Amino acid sequence: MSRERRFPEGFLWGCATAVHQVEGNNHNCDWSEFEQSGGILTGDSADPSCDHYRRFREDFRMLQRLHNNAHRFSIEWSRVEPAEGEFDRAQIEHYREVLTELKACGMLAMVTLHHFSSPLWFTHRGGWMASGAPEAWLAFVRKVAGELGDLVGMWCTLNEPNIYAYQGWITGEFPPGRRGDVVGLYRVLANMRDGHERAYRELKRITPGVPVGLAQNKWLLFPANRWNPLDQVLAGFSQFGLDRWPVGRSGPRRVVEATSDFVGLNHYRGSLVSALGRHCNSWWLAQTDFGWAVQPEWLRTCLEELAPLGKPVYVTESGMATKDDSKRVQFLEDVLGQVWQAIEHGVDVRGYLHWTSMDNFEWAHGYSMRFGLIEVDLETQKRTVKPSGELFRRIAKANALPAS
Ligand code: IFM
Repeated sequence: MSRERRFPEGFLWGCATAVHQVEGNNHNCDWSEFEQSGGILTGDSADPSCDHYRRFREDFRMLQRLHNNAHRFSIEWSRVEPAEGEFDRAQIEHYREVLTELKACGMLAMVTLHHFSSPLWFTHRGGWMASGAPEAWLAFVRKVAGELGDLVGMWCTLNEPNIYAYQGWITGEFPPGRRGDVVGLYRVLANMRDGHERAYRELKRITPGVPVGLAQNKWLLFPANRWNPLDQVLAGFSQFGLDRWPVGRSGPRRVVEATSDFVGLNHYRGSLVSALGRHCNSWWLAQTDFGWAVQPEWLRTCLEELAPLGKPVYVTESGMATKDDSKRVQFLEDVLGQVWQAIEHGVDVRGYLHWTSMDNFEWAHGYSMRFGLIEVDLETQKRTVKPSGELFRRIAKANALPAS
């Protein structure tokens, strides 16, 4: 007999955003420079934006009505530290107001300290590839922790270092727009690993009671033809590049094994890998507007892979790009069913943060991709909750999925 599928007491329900994708008017960073130089396919982040920088109160009240009890967002480094070593008091106060408002709305704040955008001064000194990059970023980390740590519920040091390095140094879709620069990729990953490990120690010193982790993107790769040994080798090899970061003489280590109090999992897609050509998604897999193949069970596969680490796991991002919200409704029902099953099978999953609250700036794809539970009319700034948002509200309120 089917029964209601309840989630554990205290489970976190929320959405995730990143500052450059929602705030608007963010011009002192590498992404803005990249957009102005024609690096992206459609529009730019200011064209016009979701204006969350000024509308955060109204946006948080909407999420409160959707029964979100947590919110993941990032603090913009280029606003807080516009020039190296110079911190902007007004911007720090702005983020204090943001955090205070979240608290007033009953939402735990999960703060990301680097979500793809970096200040121009940092970029012009070589960005994450340059020596000294971790130290440069740590000054910001310390400042934010010291000034705002009392209002932070969880720290997420970095967002998706693997995707950041891969898209910036291999495919060229992200700044600095390099292609095929494998040496650059490994330097970036090594610096980010170092930055994360040191940020972990600093954050534990300054805010000892606040859990620290990072958000890792798990992109599943499968051999297109499982009987073809070349496809199998290729899938393993690509997986290796996307999942590991270099660790001195001890060789590459899985990013999820980084020093952390919890594991943050971002999962969106899987790809079939073939010796005849990469990412040949076959017709039987559901596709998003991005052309990404999605299968709700893959989230459970990822979660179960993390169980042996013995740490609490948070789904720090999961969602799908689609203009057809009925697909998102189905996706949410299915994917949350998989999260529930993973918990039933003993994985310590403590929260699900949907990507994303409102339709926003999807990096190289501008505003063309719709991931939100809330639609935003960029001209009028009107926000409208979609049916998927209503579904999320009912599930979060009940802390349960209806019987299947
Ligand atoms: O929009 C991004 C986000 O910034 C990082 N994770 C993947 C999302 C969808 O592409």
